[in-house]
Amino acid sequence: MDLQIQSKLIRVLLCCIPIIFNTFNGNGVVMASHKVNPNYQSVSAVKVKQVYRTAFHFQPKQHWINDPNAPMYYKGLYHFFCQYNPKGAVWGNIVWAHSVSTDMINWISLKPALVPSKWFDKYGCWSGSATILPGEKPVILYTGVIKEKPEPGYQVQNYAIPANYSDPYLQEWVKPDNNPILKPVQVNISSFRDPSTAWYNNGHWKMLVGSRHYSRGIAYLYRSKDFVRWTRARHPFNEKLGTGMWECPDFYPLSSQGQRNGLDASASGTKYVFKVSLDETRNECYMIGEYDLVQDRFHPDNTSGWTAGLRYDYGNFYASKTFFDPIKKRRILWGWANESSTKDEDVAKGWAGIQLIPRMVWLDPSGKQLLQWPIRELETLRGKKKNLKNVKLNKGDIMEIKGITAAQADVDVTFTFSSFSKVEPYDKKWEKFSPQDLCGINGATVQGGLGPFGILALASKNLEEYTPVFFRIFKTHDKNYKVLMCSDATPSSTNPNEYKPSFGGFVDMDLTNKTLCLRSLIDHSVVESFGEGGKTVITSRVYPELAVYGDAHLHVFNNGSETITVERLNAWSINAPIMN
Ligand code: DQQ
Repeated sequence: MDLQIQSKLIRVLLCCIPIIFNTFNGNGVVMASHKVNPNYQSVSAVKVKQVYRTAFHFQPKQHWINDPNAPMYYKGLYHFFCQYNPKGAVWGNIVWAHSVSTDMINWISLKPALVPSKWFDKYGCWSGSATILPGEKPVILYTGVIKEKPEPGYQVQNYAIPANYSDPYLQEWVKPDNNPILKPVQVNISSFRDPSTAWYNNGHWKMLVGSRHYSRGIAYLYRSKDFVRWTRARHPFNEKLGTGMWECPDFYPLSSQGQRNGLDASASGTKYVFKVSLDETRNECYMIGEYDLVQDRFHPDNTSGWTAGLRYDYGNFYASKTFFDPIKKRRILWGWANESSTKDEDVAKGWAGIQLIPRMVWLDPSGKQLLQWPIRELETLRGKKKNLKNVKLNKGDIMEIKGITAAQADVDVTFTFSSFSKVEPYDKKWEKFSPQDLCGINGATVQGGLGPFGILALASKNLEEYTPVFFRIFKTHDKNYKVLMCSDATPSSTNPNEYKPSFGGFVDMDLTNKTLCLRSLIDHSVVESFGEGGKTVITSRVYPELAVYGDAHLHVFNNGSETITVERLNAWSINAPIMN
């Protein structure tokens, strides 16, 4: 099918202008922190609305989930916990849901591992992490809320241990009476949470706790010899003025550049990653740097410190946590994707929140950033396959990929081009804009030189709805190329009430081979995209009205004047695993 994208899609673009401007002005960007909705938080789902439920992403049978907690491997099983409201589809009544798996794709749900039951977690068992102590002894560190005031609650840190180490399911957890192990002494009592996995060196266990002092985001470091008595280090592990509350800090060592194998938290790495989740923007930020074992401080490298603005995911992704898989010797990243729908819609559908497909993370050969890739086990769900080779896409071409379930798919494309002659100049005034803003200005319908080209996921038959994931290449005034990757929910739904942000990130890559790769996991209401082998990752939550189930279509497109070749495309229908 050979169509002019611009004319076909102009109607959709026009209806989206207010949203583009919202994003542009920064108004639509910030997703709210956990909002407390007392009227809704104990409203049990009457019926679970299926249409936007994902098939192969982690979610419980019903109700709300948020942060991944304490992922770990124990006696043949992967354990996964997450923040869960057993009573409703909005945040509240938080307990630790618990599921087990042999492959991190098929999940069996167990009873909640931690529920408020003691004075030291009476008002909530909030996020935390697992540490495997010597002798294969797992321990959970988590935040307990002991008073409702001051909002969002008075926070302490607790530990829990398995009641029965010989149970591979770890079904019972004990909260010893010597809890809490940390009280908020000389720290902000209601901004003191989310203990990290602990690591061991120089005769001590070390862990991080997220906090803030006014607008200064802080990760406090605590040390302990016995894992029960902890002392705060004199200096914060890391801090930054103007960044607000730091939630869910994570810290781990990396193997050398380009090496895929992960390391245990206590191993020494060539480099280290420090990550925090920024409550004010609901973005995450990670840095690569050196860890000074004597001073117990983290020093980000110049190339990947705060100014580099590195994020695991430039879309809907928050409160992430990694763990070391000792069996496959890899570091795995889990992240939560909240809904973009309204609270009323969430209540009506009876559920909210998914966990994204676990990703392997390792250090890019450049040493300046991480690479991420969906775990290999996902490929066991691949069904029917469609393959294309050497297909040319001229300006305005859209080509449908038929023969697979487009609403539940895995698509992997390699694009090539033969010349830079038509590349657009990078407008100097864009330098003050974020990649997200640039994607808002330069959507898929805005014709370019080299790009936009990519896929249209979850497209309705006549393209009233579609989620474009695409690249656009620019030439900067110093004659370098800049690759922008966008995942644009703006045209994803004809429902004007949805939050439909246009997410974007730059891809730091070498274009010598004139090749760019894109892999997207499409699962009904989520499009999770990996640019250039996982250099830039963007997740969008979308709620099409028309492009659902069998009415969803998948296309490749080019809206740049330079011809693009789909050198290779593999697309698979994805089967549903066992999901809780
Ligand atoms: N969610 C938890 C907190 C954490 C926040 C509460 C991050 O522990 O800071 O559900 O999403």
